[in-house]
Amino acid sequence: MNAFLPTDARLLPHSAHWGAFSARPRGDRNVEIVPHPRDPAPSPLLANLPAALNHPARIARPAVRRGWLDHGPGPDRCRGRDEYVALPWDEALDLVAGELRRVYGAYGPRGVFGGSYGWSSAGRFHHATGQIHRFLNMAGGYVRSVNSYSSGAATVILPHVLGPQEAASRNNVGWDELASKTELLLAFGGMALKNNDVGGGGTSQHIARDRLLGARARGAEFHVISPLRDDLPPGLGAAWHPIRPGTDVALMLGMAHTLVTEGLYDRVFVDRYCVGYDIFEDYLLGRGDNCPKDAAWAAAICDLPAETIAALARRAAERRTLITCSQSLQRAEHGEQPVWMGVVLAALLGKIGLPGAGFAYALGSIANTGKPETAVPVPTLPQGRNSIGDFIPVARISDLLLRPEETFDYDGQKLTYPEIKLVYWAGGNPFHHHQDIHRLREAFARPDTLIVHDSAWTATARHADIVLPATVTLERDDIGASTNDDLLVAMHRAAEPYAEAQDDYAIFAGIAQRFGVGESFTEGRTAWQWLEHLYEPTRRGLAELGYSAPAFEEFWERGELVLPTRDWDGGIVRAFRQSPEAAPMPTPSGKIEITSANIASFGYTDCPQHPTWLPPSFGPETAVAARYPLYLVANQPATRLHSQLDFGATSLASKVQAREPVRIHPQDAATRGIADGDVVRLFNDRGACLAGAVLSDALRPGVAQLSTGAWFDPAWLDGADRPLCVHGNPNVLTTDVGTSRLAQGSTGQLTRVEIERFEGPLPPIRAFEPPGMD
Ligand code: PGD
Repeated sequence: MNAFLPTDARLLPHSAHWGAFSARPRGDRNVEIVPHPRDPAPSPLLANLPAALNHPARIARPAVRRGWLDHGPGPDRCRGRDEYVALPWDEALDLVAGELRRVYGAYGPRGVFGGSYGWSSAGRFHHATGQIHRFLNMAGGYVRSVNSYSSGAATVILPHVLGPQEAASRNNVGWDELASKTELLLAFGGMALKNNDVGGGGTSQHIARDRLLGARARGAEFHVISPLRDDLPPGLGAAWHPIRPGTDVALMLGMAHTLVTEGLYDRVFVDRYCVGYDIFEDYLLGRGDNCPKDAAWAAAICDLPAETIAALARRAAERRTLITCSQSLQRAEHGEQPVWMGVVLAALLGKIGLPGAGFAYALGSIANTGKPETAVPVPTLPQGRNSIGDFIPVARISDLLLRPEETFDYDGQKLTYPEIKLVYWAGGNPFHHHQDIHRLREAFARPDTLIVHDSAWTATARHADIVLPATVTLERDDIGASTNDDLLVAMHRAAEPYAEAQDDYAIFAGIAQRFGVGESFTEGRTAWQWLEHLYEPTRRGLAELGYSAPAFEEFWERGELVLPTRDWDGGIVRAFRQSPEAAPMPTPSGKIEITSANIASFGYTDCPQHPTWLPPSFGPETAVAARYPLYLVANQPATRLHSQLDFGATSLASKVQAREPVRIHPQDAATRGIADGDVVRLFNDRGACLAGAVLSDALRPGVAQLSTGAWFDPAWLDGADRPLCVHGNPNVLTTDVGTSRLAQGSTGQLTRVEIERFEGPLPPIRAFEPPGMD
């Protein structure tokens, strides 16, 4: 182990989800950010951090919405448009404790939604979502959420067909194997470097570009299958297959058909390691529906040449081929299918479990996938136990609030939405992350009370009844850690809290104390004592393995520890390949399920018994396509993490006339009279937003791309019932439907729009101004 010792005592080690760094305080609440020297490719997102300390969008004091203060708890459509009244902390915490007491007393824990999804920040103790779940468990329980917006469909389908998501992503095919072994990479949805900038809990070495270039230098062949050429970095000599959005399953089936009919598939592998091939083959060859899923069939759907599809299959069969499936592909209607079909295509190639080959989910979609696991535990805040089992799949938040006591399907179960009276959110921004924001506004008008902790006046905070100002990570001591990054960072506080902001821990401790659960929540520890306490399992683990195990004080002084990692062994997938009898996969059959009897038993037409081409509701022949001819890819931004620090330097530098950039193909721009730099209006039946046009031939014609994360900035122009988002949040356009009844995941990645030049006077951006305050 070695340590990066800051030579300048004022160079304070710290960490964000997008990288380890040091902060040098510059006075007047300013910091210089110095990337960690071990990082070969520090993220440009680091430059967003200094703005966090002083920006006018910061929440200065506890605040209560005027309407809630005047009329008390209850449904209210004024949320999002009301003024606030500043209160002293004591009064605000009394109000929260009193309201929790009322709701628990009248409705029990089924009346409280604390799913509170969100990425919060990198520190493992002051992780707001960890804090809120712990607090609500102690307070009496709550309706929780399961799964994630990142991986909603994959998390549910993979255990049925291959094994837990971790088995298919984390310890399966790693970056080092890709660099040293892979001969041909088929990257469905690409491996965009911007997505590799970010890893939950922090990422101290951005290695994706180096590993990809390493594979290229060795002679590996790359294919990016995406409507966006830059979903794979330049310099790889990659072939770009500009597929029609949402049709990857058809392409995979076309390839599978070539493999099977030309005798190129690995029948021995299929027989030994898989179940359900014959049923799938009937479908593939069109025995039941008289529709062979051949390359010509696929070509018509994907709009790629049939010869290319067949040739890709033949090349893949000859080489050590790795198929990757990005998270983005499964964040769409029927998002389970590309993941499942990716597994099946890799099974037909017979390479699953070989180093550098087979199927890897989400390799290249997020920084820490494909890196070895730490050999010792990293700090984790214990969450306690929830008194109730009620939950929603995370992306069903609007349905939960709009359809109380209605039933819904999820993974073979019939569940009921509880009637929610109080929503409590800390560390997330649903007005960024959820689809169909106008429907979400309706949903957020329903509960009696909404409580939000955030450091800034996000749209979610502006819809809350009680808003409590949280510190940002640079304002507190913490420990940065991830199970797939080997650097444990002593995150030193670099600035005093902004105005009256407090740490989430202190806020919850204050409420817990009023609520009579103070001792169980804090366990009598200060925040500093918690850090020492949470560090202890790491120290003990190091000692047990015979490594130097510094005491907490020494770790803190040194600023970091490089943790030992486990040897890369390919995990349970490789063990299964070596001996399917001794190490069966944790699927119902113990094998790879090409057809799933379990899924068949659910009877879901939107997720049948084997991977199936299910056309999206917005395909080229649909009525919606006639009205809204452009596909919109609403993907992850390159200039910030989700909506975090949208007012930071890197994010602001990318804006066009202060709006989020929308990339448009020059042909599509020309037919609409749009020039580079124009402000344009994107619209469909759900809503509309402004954005700044950037013309680019890196997109397939007919496709536009507007990343998520511009703060929702509603303007009610000309008495319209739905406000125009003048800033460019694509979730006013996306659809709020689940991937299928199986996973109910988010489908935010793709939608249909029309785009026109915006001709009127430009509405100002108000998203970063605090709301009116008494
Ligand atoms: P963030 O912007 O990271 O987005 O959704 P998520 O809600 O995680 O929100 C985190 C919030 O936490 C910010 O408001 C930040 O200020 C706050 N925060 C940070 N630190 C602290 C703290 O210490 N205390 C408190 N109280 N608050 C803090 C992300 C989600 O969006 C994800 S993961 C994905 S993958 C989805 N992607 C898409 C997509 O591809 N397309 C669409 N259309 N929509 C998506 N939404 C999803």
